[in-house]
Amino acid sequence: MKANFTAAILCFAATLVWAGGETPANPEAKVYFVNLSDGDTVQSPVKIVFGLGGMGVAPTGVEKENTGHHHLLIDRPPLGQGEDGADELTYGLPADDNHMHFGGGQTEVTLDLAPGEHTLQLVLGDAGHVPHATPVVSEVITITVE
Ligand SMILES: [Cu+2]
Repeated sequence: MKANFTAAILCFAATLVWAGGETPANPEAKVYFVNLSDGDTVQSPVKIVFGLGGMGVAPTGVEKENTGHHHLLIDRPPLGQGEDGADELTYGLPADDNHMHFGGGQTEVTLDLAPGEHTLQLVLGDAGHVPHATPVVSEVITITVE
């Protein structure tokens, strides 16, 4: 009984944390890496192609239903986790070395990455850079740059 209660609380907390901003998303939407898979070994510069299904890409500032622009999270915890996890889901993603915005509607990038392991995750953001109410995120992949 106690375990069930704890599980219920944990589920509730997880649901609360895993809510993005106010812009609705197609619940079926998917964002993914087209040309990279978890565990890949690559050479720099690394081309990264962003895939999106069930929604469309729109540049920053364009408010159109079921659209957003791509963000690439590099070498940081998965969206919603880490120190600013709750804030980034509610108020939007920062722009720094670990958070790239593709506000022009770009669907790929070529990056110089230092040798070693890097984690990558794609996140769709709305016109104001806030993840959608149902966040549209890829899995986190780890690649090794030779
Ligand atoms: Cu953005």
